[in-house]
Amino acid sequence: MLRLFVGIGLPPELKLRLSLLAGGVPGAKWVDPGNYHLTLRFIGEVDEGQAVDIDAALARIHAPGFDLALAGVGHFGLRQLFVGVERNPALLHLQEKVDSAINRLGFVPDERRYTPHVTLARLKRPSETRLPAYLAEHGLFRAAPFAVRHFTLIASYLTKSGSIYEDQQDYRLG
Ligand code: 3AM
Repeated sequence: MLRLFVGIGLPPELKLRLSLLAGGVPGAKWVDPGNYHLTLRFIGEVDEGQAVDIDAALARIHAPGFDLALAGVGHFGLRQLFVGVERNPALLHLQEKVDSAINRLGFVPDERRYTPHVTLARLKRPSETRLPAYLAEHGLFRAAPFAVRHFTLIASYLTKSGSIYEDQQDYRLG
């Protein structure tokens, strides 16, 4: 069995820039900078046959490439701290195509509205007093746009020391 999701990788210089946002919130478990990514669709545990079908379905997607700019910081409740994404219709178009392709294979859609983000930290017993200060301090964060020319099927292995991600296949855009 493989635990899969579809995402967009980030250029090394952007990962470096994001890594400078780590720190300053007691109780936060900061994501390893090598693991930063933007999730398009979480799939979950699949067997080999399903993985082959997923690969074939993703390979059939046609969508244009686009530029993507990360900006601002936000949080999902007291669970997750993230960097946001500037308004990007082309990204949402791609996400919808990926989402429908995976849904058509019978995987259960995520009921939550898609909110593009790059997770910076998972919060455990976060300091509720430090979180607003962190958000205020980094609210104006903005990184130079980067070119998205492919998206990726990624395997996630859960280990005691955190998730290990392994790219399985890239799919060209444009
Ligand atoms: O991109 P982020 O870090 O927000 O939280 C997991 C991670 O999201 C999410 O999929 C991404 C790659 O692991 N994830 C894990 N389990 C999930 C689930 N059951 C999930 N998303 C939706 N449903």
